[in-house]
Amino acid sequence: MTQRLVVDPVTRIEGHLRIEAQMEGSRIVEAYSSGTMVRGLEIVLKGRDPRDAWAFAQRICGVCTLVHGIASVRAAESALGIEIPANAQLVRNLMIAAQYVHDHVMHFYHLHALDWVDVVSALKADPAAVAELAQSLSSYPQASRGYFADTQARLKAFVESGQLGIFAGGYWGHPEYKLPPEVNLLAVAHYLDALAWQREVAKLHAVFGGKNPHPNFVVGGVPLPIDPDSDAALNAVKLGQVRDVIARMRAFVDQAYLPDTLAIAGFYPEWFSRGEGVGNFLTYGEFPGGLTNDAAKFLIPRGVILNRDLSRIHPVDLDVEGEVQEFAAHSWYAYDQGKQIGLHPYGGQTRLAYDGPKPPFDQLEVERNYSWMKAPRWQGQAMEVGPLARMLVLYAGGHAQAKELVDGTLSRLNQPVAALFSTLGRTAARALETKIIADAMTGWLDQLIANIKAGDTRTFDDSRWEPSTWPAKAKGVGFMEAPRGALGHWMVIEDGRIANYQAVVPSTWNAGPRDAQGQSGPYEAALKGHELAVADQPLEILRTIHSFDPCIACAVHLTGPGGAPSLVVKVV
Ligand code: NFE
Ligand code: MG
Repeated sequence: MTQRLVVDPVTRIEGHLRIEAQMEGSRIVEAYSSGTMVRGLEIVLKGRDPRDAWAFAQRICGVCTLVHGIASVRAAESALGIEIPANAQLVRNLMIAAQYVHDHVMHFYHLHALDWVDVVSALKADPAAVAELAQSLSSYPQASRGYFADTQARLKAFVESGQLGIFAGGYWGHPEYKLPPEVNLLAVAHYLDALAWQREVAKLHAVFGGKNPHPNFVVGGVPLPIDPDSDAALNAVKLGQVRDVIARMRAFVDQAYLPDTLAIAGFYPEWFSRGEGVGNFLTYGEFPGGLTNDAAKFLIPRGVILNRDLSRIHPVDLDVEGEVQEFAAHSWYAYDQGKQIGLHPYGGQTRLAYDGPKPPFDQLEVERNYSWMKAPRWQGQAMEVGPLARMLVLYAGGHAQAKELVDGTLSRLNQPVAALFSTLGRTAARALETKIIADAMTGWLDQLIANIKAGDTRTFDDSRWEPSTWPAKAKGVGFMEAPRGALGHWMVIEDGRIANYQAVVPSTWNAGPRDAQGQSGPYEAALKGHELAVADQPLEILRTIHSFDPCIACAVHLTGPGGAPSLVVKVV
């Protein structure tokens, strides 16, 4: 008998995601991913000054808070031929890296860990045994029996009050939770610590960009004066604060995030062979190595891996028509040329055309249109983007630290390279890239300080600031690697104003629906074949979907009227 399982909204993500799974018994035979609200920031951006676009675009999301600002200023710089000063490049690298570390730690503990960690089971842990375990795993400073006993007492107060608060609504006691109580308590303790840690490390954005979330940028550099003699500028005191934040980031990654990820993963070996996506991976590249935007000099390379073949990285061109395209064949959008074609983002269109059933409805019309997300494709193929894609291009490209981390992790967990393509492979890749990027931050800070000491305080190129210096027509692509994956903003400028603007976003790549060929997106492909242990508690769906770290606000750039969501898990 076939049945449709509906999870709407998926919680512990950003934005509004609906998953429908076609079940045969306890097995998912087809899955459908739907973004359920729309905003249309691409429409909002039309007609505006290209120098202002970043401030609007950045509001696409409150989680990857700076990435749309960066992609937008880079789009304008690409269109207008601006090369930003070295100090601006380094400050941007540090800000982007800080976003990764903050975002990935937050994802692991606050959005994903509870798919593996049973909070209620932590009440049964022996605090002395947890202390012993914690001390065997790392040198994290808070590892005493008293610390874990206190955490357990806080948790007990939550549970006894009948209000689990931030832990409400979990599938506690589900048979697929496999961790011993001690590991559960360790993870819950670090979950709570990570909340306070986030607040501290967000200060890096405030030093360089005035505030967090949504720090400030400027087309041509960073809006940040450097003056060792001024309290109002970047000076030695503020650089010292940045060094302190980087130290806190690196310590938490090394002492909590990485060891916790490995400790938890070790109890779930079967999840290293479940949740494979489409098997194709795309990166745009990130972290320019100096003055130049030459992708060949990026820390994370640009490229495509096809069919899980790590022996070859295919080149990617963001300006060429047939490479990146968005399809709307199963999305609630219309294209002037009809539903079957794909559009390169320079000529992309955002025309809303909802023709689905009137909400609330029981089930999506999956043979017709079923999402506010489009379906991005590279040379016609679905691509997974994000930490796993990046670790794969680093690994396949022979990056020494990536190789050491990946090989060391696999051997420790007794898993083959193919394990990377799974649900837990994705989760492990995120932790490993966080280590690489957090470590790299120290080098960028040292370079910035060396530049300043050598007398270079330039942070802004104003040669193209005045619209009178611009050509009548220009176009450019601003790309980056956002925490969730490859992000591109394509900007077309005519007579000093934005004529077209298209953002093709990581979660759109991963969470998008089927295309004109009927090919599934990565979420849809990854869910296929999952067996659910408990029919109305789809923990397995959450594990795999969360491994991608969804952000649907980014994916559809959006919000709509009404519709206060309540969790629906139902079988229809
Ligand atoms: Ni809103 Fe985002 C990131 C972007 S989306 S979180 O990272 O772009 O996938
Ligand atoms: Mg878009």
